[in-house]
Amino acid sequence: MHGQCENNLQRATLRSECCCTVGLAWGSPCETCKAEDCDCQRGFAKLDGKTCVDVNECELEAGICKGGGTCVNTEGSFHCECPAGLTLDSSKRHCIDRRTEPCFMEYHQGTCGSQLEGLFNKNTCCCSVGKAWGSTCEGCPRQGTQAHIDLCPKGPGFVDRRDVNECGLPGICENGRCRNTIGSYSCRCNQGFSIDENGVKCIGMYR
Ligand SMILES: [Ca+2]
Repeated sequence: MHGQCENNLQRATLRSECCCTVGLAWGSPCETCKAEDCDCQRGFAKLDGKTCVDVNECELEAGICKGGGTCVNTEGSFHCECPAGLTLDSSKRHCIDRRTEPCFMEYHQGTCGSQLEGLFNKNTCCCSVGKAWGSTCEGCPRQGTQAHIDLCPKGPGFVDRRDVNECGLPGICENGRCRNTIGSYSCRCNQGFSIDENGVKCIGMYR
C-alpha cells in the first residue's frame, strides 16, 4: 500500500506461498508480487519445492477474518464464517452486525435506559451516541478497546467511513438545536435548558 508493506505475516514464507495467496508484496525490503511468482494455481504453492499443495491461509495470516469471523481453509482457497446473527461484508473477510435493534443512551451495571426511538444497526448505535444496544441490552464496547476499533474502525462518530449525522437520530438535542460535526455533534440548548450529563439532550434548569 502506498509503496510500503504492511500486515507482516506470522512467520517467514516462501515468495510463492505469500504472493499466490493473500500477499501483495514479499521480502525485506519488500517487492510487489508478480504473476510470474506463481508456478501453481492461485492458493497453491510448492512448499517442498516440487509439488503444488494447498496453502493454509488461516494459519498463514492469523486474524485474516475480522469482526469475530472464523477462518476455514479450503483446497485452493479459504473463507470466513461469521457467528450467528452476523453477516460477511463485501470484502468477505469482515463479519458485521446488520441486525437492527433498540439503541440505548444510558447503560449502568447491565441496565439500559433512554432508548432512542426506532431500531438501529449495532455500529450506527455504538459508534455514535449509544451506550448499549440490542433487545438483550448489551453494553457497547468501550472506546479504545479492540472491540470498539473492530466495530468503529474510523473512530467514534463514524460508521463505514461516513460521519454519523447524530442530529438525524430521534431525541438528540431535545429542547435545543443540534449541529452535526464531522465525527461528532453538539447541542445548543434553548433558553432555560441546559445539557444533560450525557451531552445528549437539554433538560430544564428549574425542575
Ligand atoms: Ca487454502
